[in-house]
Amino acid sequence: MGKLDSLSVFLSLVLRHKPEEANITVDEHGWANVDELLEGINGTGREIDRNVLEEIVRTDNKQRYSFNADKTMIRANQGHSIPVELEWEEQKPPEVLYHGTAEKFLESIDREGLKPMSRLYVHLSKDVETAAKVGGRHGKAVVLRIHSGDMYRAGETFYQSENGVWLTRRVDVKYIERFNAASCEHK
Ligand code: HQG
Repeated sequence: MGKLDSLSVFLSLVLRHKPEEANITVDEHGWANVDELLEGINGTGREIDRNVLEEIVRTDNKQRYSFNADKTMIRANQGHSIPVELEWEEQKPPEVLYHGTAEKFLESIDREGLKPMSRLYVHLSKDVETAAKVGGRHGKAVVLRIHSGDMYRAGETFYQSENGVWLTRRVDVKYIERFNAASCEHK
């Protein structure tokens, strides 16, 4: 892993899960003060300055972070386990969204539906490829097709983060269908 990548992994940990690891706090909307953050990260023995931070934010492959307008504050766009309110607007989802998971979780998902587990929301993607990648992080990837349009009409709330991830609180089993991977293998 390159230096920027490992700093980015640490930045995710601090901004989403454990601000205390860099000896900082984030506010109720997830914002951290940039000067405090830089000082905190340097205090852990890692080396970072404003230019490096800006480069990480600019080049991140999933656009995981945002600055506020004057770049005095930074936050993660999604993925938190600490309770933050990101002030997303509710959005009407497309008719179908996808969720990538691992085969070993299927039995439990069949019973309980999709739950946010250690995060605040269930994460959904608009394309199969992204979902397959996300699922593959946990084991043998399985893609689930979510009937988000039906959920929306039944009154469920959806949000979309700045980087395009769809989020909802949970997904009942009746809206989940196993996506047949064979049908997209040759795309
Ligand atoms: C599974 C990454 C058993 C769920 C990605 C998933 C994403 C259940 C795992 C973002 C379950 C949680 C989130 C149930 C759900 N029983 N297992 N009832 N309900 N699960 O990592 O969606 O790189 O918290 O299917 O790109 O994998 O971090 O969520 O497999 O956008 O920016 O429990 O994280 O983005 O795993 O990934 P996670 P996720 P970053």
